[in-house]
Amino acid sequence: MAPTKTILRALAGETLPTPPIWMMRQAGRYLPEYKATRAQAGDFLSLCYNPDLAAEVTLQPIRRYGFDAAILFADILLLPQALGADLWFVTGEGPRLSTVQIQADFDKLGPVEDIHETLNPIYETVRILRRELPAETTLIGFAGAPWTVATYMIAGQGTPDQAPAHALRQENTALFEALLARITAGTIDYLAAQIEAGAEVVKIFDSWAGSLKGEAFQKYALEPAREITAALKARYPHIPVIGFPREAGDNYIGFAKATGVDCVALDNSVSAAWAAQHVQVDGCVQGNLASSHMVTGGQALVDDTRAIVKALSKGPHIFNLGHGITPDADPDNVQRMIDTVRAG
Ligand code: 1CP
Repeated sequence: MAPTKTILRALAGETLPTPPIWMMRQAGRYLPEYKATRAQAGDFLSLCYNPDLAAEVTLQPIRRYGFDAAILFADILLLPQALGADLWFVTGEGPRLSTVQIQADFDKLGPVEDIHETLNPIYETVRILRRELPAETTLIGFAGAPWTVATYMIAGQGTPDQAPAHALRQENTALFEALLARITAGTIDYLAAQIEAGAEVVKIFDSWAGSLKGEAFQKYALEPAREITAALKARYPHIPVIGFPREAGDNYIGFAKATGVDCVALDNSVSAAWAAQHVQVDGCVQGNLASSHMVTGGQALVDDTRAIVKALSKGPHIFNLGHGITPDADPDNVQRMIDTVRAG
């Protein structure tokens, strides 16, 4: 049966008169209602593992703006925690994890089969959302890509250049590849469980793909995305997959064909015209408005939004930002972006 929800139609390759729209990090600190619910939960991880409150913050941007898709409220770092890493968040700084740098660290991780013990509340959030979302809203599940997740597990925190992960991949390739394989297997099971619970689309966030060059990109960004997509498609052929190899540059070309993903999410370092010519030829694209417009607003926001819609109007397109909205964004600018897209 052909899909009726706009996001699913675009993902199936249909060119719609108005692109459907959602926004990376649409549930987040720029919204006063998010901050209130987060305060109620206590801290960020307690919010992720509380199905009622996690569903509530997922629904907040749907109620406020009527986005065409909701994205499950969770985090890419829950999988490392489920694999046995320690995880905590330092206020004002970000995530911290126990590190995997030598074989003994790797040996302390648990088997993939055990991840669901930790992740069961996330699947419950998905089930609540499928009951509570409006009939026209698509539910997107997600996970981090193995390389991006590995960069946090190796360094124990976010890093500007992913240097510790690059060092490990060069100095102890066997350990690095064993870690990537463990994360890849865990990601397949995690996304499959989200689909079983009701996720209608899954997205693989490779936020740090851009720091892999040449052959390393093929081996550690493209190949894991292909493996995860193939495993999911074998079990769930009708569930679309969105790939996001952020800052991949020329490696965006051919990425959908090589991995089997149904849609490629674009950051804002590539132009929409270039993406129309080189990426959209293979199917649906998503993106690529600079998230800084959500802070600065004004005519530039309207002009860039219109330009992206126009440049990508001849093929399947889902409107989105090129990266997540930031906490200093103005909620009124989000409304302006949506109004501009929907006015055509
Ligand atoms: O204080 C808070 O409320 C925590 C801020 C926050 C939020 C709202 C974090 C910590 N994670 C999230 C939710 C989240 N993270 C979602 C779900 C909701 C949505 O999109 O609306 C998603 C999809 C993510 C994905 C995520 N987490 C990525 C990939 C996408 C991207 O932005 O590049 C990454 C790299 C993370 C790690 C992470 N989690 C949180 C922070 C601050 C970070 C970045 C850490 C760093 O590199 O310094």
